[in-house]
Amino acid sequence: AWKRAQAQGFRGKDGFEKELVRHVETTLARSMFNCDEKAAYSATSLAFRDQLILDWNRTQQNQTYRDSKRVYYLSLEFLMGRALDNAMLNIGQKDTAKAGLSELGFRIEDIIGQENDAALGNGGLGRLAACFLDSLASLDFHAWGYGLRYRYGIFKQEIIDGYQVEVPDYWLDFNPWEFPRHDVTVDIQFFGNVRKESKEQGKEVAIWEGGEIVQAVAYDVPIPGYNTSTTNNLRLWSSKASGGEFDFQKFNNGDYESSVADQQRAETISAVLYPNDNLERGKELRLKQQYFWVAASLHDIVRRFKKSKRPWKQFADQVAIQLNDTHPTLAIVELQRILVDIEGLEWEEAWDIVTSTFGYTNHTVLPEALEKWPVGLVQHLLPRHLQIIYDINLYFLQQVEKQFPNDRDILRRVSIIEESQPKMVRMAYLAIVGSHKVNGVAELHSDLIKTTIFKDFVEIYGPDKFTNVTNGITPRRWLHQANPRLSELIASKIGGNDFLKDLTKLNKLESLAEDKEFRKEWSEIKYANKVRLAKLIKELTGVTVNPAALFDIQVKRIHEYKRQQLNIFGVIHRYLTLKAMSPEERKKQLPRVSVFGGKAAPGYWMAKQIIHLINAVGSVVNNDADIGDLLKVIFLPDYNVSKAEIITPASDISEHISTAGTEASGTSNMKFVLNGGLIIGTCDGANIEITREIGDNNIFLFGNLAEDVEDLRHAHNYGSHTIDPDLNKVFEEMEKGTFGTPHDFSAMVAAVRHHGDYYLVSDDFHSYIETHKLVDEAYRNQDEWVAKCIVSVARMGFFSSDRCINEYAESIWNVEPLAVKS
Ligand code: 26M
Repeated sequence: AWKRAQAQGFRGKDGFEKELVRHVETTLARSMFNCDEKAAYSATSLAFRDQLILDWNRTQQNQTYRDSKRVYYLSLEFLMGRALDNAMLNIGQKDTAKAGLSELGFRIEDIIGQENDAALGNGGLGRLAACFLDSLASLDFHAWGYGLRYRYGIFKQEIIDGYQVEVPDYWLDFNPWEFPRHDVTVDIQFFGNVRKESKEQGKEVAIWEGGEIVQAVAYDVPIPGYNTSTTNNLRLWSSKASGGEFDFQKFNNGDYESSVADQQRAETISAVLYPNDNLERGKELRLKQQYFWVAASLHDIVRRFKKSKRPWKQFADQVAIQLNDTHPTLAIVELQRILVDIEGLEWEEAWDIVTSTFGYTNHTVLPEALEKWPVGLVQHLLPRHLQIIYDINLYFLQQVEKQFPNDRDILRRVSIIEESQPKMVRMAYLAIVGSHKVNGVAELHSDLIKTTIFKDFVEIYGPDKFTNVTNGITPRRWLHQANPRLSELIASKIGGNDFLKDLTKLNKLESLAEDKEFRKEWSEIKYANKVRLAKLIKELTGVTVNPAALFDIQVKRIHEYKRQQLNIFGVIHRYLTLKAMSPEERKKQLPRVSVFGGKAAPGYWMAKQIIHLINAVGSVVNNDADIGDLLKVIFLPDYNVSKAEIITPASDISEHISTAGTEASGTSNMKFVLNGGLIIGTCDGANIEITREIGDNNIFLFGNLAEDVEDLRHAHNYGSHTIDPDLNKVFEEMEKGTFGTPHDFSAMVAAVRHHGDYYLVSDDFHSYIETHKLVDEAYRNQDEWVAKCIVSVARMGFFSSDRCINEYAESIWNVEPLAVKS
């Protein structure tokens, strides 16, 4: 009975068409005669949504009935992208829809293309959360995502005169994938005061009163698993003024303006995603967002637990909460507050429950990204929580003091409160103290946090509290959906598409690397994917690129540590090299297309300069008749999930070139290799494990190692820093004005020459250029190149987010999948 809902489907294309027409004519109240692509998208989505809802309800009922341990993934970001294509594929009815739509005169790609991305995230951290939801559902885990329902997702990027311009992303005009639950609301308190009241037996209770109330309203998004009826729930909270539309008391008193202002202030909380990635700025509204979302989610989780009427000591047997970075760390404090202040548990008993419930995932070692909040701000906004934080810190420091009686300095170093001016709450420390496991997201990164930023905590808790779970990506979206032809080819050769649920099965491909016919089919698909990207490039930039050229791609958030500047300096070097050649010599060169994409945080001036330089170089190089097809430089505007689905399958080589030790993992590196592209990269993040899996002859590694970075930086600042001569030539060309006003680029040059070259651009430049020469050489031998790609794909099984989720389940959450009844 369980399985049936899923298998029912539409009863063929005619059944699907009937449903589509019904939605156009009734739900949308339109006639089929004026059904445009937007309406066809809406109706198709509604038809698929109907299919999902049945499974969704069944899943929720089954989970409630079984009452097994649930996993709650708390993330301020879920970078979901589009839902329709994913729903079609996960339900397994895309072909039906394609046939039906085609009969009605539509191309399915055009219909899918009507959907706005759900872009509720910045980059890697948000996309990881989305991949995890897909794996949790596909593996039949009983799991919920909790996030914020931003009215505006990450801004849209336009490029005007080579500069980034931000445009608001109002994405909710029509969103069939969310279900408002006006009956699921939580009142969230801010500000106010704490009063202590004496109770029986000299017990004191804290009462938090006054301040203001904002209402959280739940919006639920179904998360279908692949080829299973499990459909989990992503619950996003939206903020609303409490007491309905606006305060009628004030309204009736004639204070209309202030009642509207109150309403708007409340709604502002969930209005916009903060567009910073790896930068902490300490804004009050951000802290409000964090508490609003954390408090609503915990209230919901506790309410669900209480329904089962179990004793509190069983809480952590029923509930695992994973903190996606420190953004939800207040959840630790909030649960302690609920247990002690509201449920009346003793501090120690409550704290045991809390620490057994939480796990914390760290995503960065960059000091500027570590969250800290001024004590005064926390005091003002959340007075009771600050008291609890101080108490947590007190007990923690007492324990440390006992453990290290002769070490005064360690107390200062590990204190949750930084004794600076102003004092700060160190959120990562709070997260560590309040969790039973702390994990990094790739081996190198997990080692680094243990030896650098969290070193003292390893001494205190021992090494077992710290663990590694290397990131992964969902092969459903990042292979099957983004690269359907490659997915089909693989399925046809290795006996079906089981690999989509067990990616290690790809290893059956390995022997085919030597098969000439197979290599030919493989290359044809890569070429077709490059044609598809070339078309997008033409549409978005007007530049024509040759799909036969080597496509060299770097798409990710723009950040100095990710070193897009190294890439563009390398491109300039290539341009100068080509210009210096005779026409005959030039003819022998391999044509290249250098593609960049990514958003700069609006306040990150240097990142915006880098975008400008890329565009400035592009407008010179792309219009140079000496160069022609030998080099094109493209900046693709508004990189997002749906564009990534077109870009990723089209790369020959992609760039993952962060300064060693700075990129926690990276996940696009995995996406590119899984789609049959090779990578050039540093020994950083998951590149290291990718190398181990696919073999070091299948990857182009270059540059200094993480262990040498500190010494090199020190030498730049206190010794001498000689700039690489080839890089100097690049700088001189920029200073000549070849790419426009030299002054525009002087800061990027100065960062290397005069400001200590913190990201080691000059140190790695030579090695980078030499390695690109190896790439060119290797690409000339297409047979070998394609064989490398096939072997690499065959060995990528480890990087599925399914493997990753299974590791979390076993080593952190202690949960097992809910076997689906058939
Ligand atoms: C912080 C404060 C205020 C506003 C925003 C933030 C903030 C938002 C996102 C800080 C960091 C954010 O994301 C960091 C991130 O995306 N980290 C990446 O996580 C990936 C998944 O683990 C890794 O693969 C990347 O290496 C890592 O950079």
